[in-house]
Amino acid sequence: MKVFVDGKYYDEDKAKISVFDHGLLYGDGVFEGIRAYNGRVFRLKEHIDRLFYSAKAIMLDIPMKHEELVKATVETCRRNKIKDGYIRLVVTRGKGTLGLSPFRCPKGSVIIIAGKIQLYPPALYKKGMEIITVATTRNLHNAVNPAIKSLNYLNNILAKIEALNVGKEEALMLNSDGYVAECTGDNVFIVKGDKIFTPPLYAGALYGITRGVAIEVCESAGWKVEETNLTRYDLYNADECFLTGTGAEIIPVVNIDGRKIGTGRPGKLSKKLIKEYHKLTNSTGEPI
Ligand code: PXG
Repeated sequence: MKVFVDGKYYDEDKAKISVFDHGLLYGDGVFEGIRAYNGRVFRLKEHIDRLFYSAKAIMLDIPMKHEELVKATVETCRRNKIKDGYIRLVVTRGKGTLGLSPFRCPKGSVIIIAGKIQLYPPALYKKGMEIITVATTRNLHNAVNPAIKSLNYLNNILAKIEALNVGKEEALMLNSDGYVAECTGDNVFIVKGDKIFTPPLYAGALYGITRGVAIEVCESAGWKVEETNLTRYDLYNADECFLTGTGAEIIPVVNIDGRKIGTGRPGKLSKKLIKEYHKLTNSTGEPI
């Protein structure tokens, strides 16, 4: 595998950054997780937009322009002969001193890895997923804003550990007011009657690209999506529930905290949405 680091391509065992990089020392940096399907990079522009927004929020100068990052991402896929794969774009604060100040790090580093991702087993999409609510509260906006896709993922990792400890693949996270925020790597939707609901982004969620695509697909099919605060009660009593994320794509949830959701099997709308999502991933995106 060839890995892009600061403008050059290295064999994977030669691709390195300094132990003094604040990305490692403090989790100071931002990243994106992007998928390629059928020889195209899906929603690449949107991912790079979000990378710049995350960087702006933490006062990090990305040492490349938007279009240079698009080109470098596509080129990294090309060099690794990726048709279907997963791309990890990372911008670290760069090499600095053993002190917190980011201003002692003269230049950020850009890393692009194009490889494969560990996906959920296909059977889980047919059967649906069981999740639990965890005690770890989603980050507060005025602590580390959940909209920032930062290299500091401990909030999500702590939640994931709670779920994995009891044999569940995903954890539902609430915000400090007790409203549903999101899962550790996915946004949450429910269907109730003929309406679709998802928490507003100010509930404490990442501005998910897949969330945006799911809303577009629903609305172009004539199904309205309402962004509103949701509680666990709303989720337990939903007809359908599904999660959206670049890794998970769209995955039905059939059980939350031991409560069966709807019929206990993936719902009609979720199944239709999964089909439409695949149509888009297979036919749109930046050609490699
Ligand atoms: N919330 C959080 C906290 C995330 O990390 C999403 C929502 C969904 O956003 P997108 O833009 O992907 O629809 C994410 C994204 C992985 C992996 O390695 C995780 C994500 C994306 C890609 C891979 O598990 N999380």
